[in-house]
Amino acid sequence: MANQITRAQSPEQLAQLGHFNAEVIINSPGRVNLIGEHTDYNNGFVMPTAIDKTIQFHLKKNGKASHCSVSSLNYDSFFEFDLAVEDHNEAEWTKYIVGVTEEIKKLGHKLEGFDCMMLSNLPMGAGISSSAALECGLARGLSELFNLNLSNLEIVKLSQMAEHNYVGTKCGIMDQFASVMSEENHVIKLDCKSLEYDLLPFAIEPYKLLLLNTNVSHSLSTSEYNVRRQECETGVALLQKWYPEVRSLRDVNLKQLEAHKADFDPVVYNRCSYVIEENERVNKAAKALKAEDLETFGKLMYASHEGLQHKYEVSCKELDFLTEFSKDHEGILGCRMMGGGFGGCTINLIHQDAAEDYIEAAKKAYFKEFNRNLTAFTAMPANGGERLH
Ligand code: GAF
Repeated sequence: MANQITRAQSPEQLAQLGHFNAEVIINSPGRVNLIGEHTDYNNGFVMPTAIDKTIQFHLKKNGKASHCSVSSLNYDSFFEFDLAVEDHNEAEWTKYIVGVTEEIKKLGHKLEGFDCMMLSNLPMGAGISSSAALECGLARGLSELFNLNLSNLEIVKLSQMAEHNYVGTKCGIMDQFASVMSEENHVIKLDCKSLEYDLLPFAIEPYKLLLLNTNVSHSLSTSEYNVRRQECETGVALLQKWYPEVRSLRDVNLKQLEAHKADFDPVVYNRCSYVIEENERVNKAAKALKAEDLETFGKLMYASHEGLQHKYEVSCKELDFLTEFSKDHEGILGCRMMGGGFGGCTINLIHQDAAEDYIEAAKKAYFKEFNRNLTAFTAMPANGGERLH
């Protein structure tokens, strides 16, 4: 099956890395989320895992007080900045870099000049969290390079804050948590309120996880993400009139919400009801996985998509098309949009014998409908970020 990274790690790139003589090398993965979407910032439940697609960071000190350079071999991009200058007015991916160094400084740590080279086989903008991989990988790399002794949880939280404060997405904690805390062959069931988590064994053979990338990334993703978060907070504030103990949608059940339907703006009501139902689905999905009941798991995935499409309204026509298309095919137990929405990938639970034919059929149908290529790749649960050297 074709991996969608076309610019593979060429011998030239590997030679460049060889000459670089890194002091520290870090592998930092992207993630998938099986179920539990837009629940993390509502203190709810999610079920992600890191995957075998990573950004590799090669780092060394450069002997300068505050001058730094970061280059991405895949994208031929080079970025230099000064640790002592606060307002960098960065564009695109460089915001993540400066966000991480600034958040590390806020914790009271001292950084010095460093050079960094990155090599990746993790598609960007596909909804599999290249951003969390970037933030968490750099944070771990700098911690190792300057002996900062950052704990895993500190890496997770400062990376999340880099995204809030320097990128502008008020994201939850799921992506960074998965990129750091995951273990091979397991998925995480995370309680985003207490941050307690179970590692659930993920042995689903003969099924596998197939990601179909729509190759669209609608511009609404950041602005609408923050709007959804705000709508949920509006719902919580209203619910507190009757249930003062409620702090987030996690603390409410459907009956309590339904009892006050008439007092809600219909849009806010739908957002809240989706989140409450999705939390229940994650709990049911965890039980189904433990019981090796993949049929039930797949049905929950479809129900999740339905809620994201109609109640939470973060899907798009390309994701809806692929989810519908999957229903007509044997061997697929479940499919849903994954991540923040408005583009990116669907995640499919598919029988390994059905995958090849299905990918071909989906590519043809998708191209016919949207005049755009679909890309496909499988994902395996993998370890969270680690130092390789
Ligand atoms: C994005 C965010 F970064 C996550 O925190 C999460 O909210 C997700 O969208 C939706 O479940 O990936």
